[in-house]
Amino acid sequence: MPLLHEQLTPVFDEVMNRNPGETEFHQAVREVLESLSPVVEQHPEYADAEIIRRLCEPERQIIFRVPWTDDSGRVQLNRGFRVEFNSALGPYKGGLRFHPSVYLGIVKFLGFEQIFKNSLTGLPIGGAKGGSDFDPKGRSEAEVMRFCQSFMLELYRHLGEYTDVPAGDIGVGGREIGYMFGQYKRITNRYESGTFTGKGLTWGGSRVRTEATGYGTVFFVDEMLRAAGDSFEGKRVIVSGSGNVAIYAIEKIHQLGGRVIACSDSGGYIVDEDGVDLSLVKEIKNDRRGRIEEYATVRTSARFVAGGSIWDVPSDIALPCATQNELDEPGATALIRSGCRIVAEGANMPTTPGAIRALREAGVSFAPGKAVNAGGVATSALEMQQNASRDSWTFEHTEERLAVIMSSIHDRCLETADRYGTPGDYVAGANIAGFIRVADAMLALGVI
Ligand code: NDP
Ligand code: 2IT
Repeated sequence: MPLLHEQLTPVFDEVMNRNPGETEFHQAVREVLESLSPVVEQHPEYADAEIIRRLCEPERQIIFRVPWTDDSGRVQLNRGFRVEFNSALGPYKGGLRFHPSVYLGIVKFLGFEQIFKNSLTGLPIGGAKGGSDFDPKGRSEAEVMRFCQSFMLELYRHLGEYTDVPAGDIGVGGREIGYMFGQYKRITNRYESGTFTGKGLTWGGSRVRTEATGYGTVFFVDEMLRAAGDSFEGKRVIVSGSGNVAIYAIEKIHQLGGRVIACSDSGGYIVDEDGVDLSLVKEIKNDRRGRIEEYATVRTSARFVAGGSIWDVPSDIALPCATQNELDEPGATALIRSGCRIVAEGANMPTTPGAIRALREAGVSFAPGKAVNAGGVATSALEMQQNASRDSWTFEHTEERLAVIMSSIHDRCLETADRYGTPGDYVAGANIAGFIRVADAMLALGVI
């Protein structure tokens, strides 16, 4: 593990001691702190104001009971979370995740990452994350609706277009946002569109928000390729996951001339050397909420591998787009061995620290989620803009805005890495550029 700057060691120790057992949160904090040595050297004013210690402590953490009744009349119980991490740059902003693995440590790692990601977009949004250990898999429409309504009956009091604006994440898409926004509207008696993003197009949503994280990820990688004098044309790409981010990453890669040959879900992965048939993936995952395994029963050119590691499939570019720590050291070794040149994180923190180290030592170009997948939340901020002005932009205009934002995040990462003595290092560039904007705002706002 790289050493921390002597001023940052006690900060990290404090985070470990005050947040016991929250391993994913520790991992996310450590990764940012490892990049900040040159900043600490050049900017003593941040340490004087305890900016980094304050950044590591959420402004507010909400934990609540979510009781609901299943279809058989039995009472079910889940736990709800919202961690409002930092509001120096704007209202708290970040998604909600419904997955059985959700606990405070996951929500805090995601909320912490969100601060720097949102800062990198250059838009006026603070950082937050929330969710529940509710598992939507196998639940009926009515059960999902009752759960969302119960979740909102508690969370609504903390939300508002100037306070805290949730969106989707794993297990939360347009359907869940609809049920939550409906309940919020009913409780508050206000049609306050800007309180949620990821809404449907007929009730205040923005065009391109559904596609934004996946498209933005690919725009970012396209900039990485361009910086190296290359393009997607003819590249073999693997994309893990087959949810919102993965599906629209695959769509854009195919539009730009690349060929996605593998994708996955938690049951395993499929390989289709002819190129993944995205309309079939959408039909299985979006229309039927089915399993990726079904793909290989329809397409004879494809094979399904239960369990296993998608990173064993030879590729030029790999985009982890499913979940945290899904790309480990053996996965990185397999990628390196097959000649993969670029790894960019569509998901949040999908690459373990050991895997990142191995990739970089092998000269693979690596870009972190807080830069790569920022297109989702950036387009959420564009949705908030449209809601505030009661406007609705065209697909082309919104996609163009997203492309410009991704290109400027890419360039800012490289410029910042250059300026702080680590040329070409997207991790350092993203962490430092994200940090400085929020740190300067915190300095300006005083000790609050
Ligand atoms: P979805 O719920 O739409 O899809 C998640 C995908 O990842 C599914 O294929 C799912 O498989 C797989 N997956 C989830 N958890 C696990 C797990 N523990 N092990 C293996 N596979 C898993 O979520 P999104 O596509 O929205 O999110 C994917 C990632 O992108 C997350 O890290 C999220 O935080 C991040 N992200 C999302 C943004 C957004 O706008 N939606 C924005 C920025 C980042 P299965 O169906 O089998 O569970
Ligand atoms: O991780 C993320 O950036 C998201 N899940 C999207 C957050 C948002 O508010 O659009």
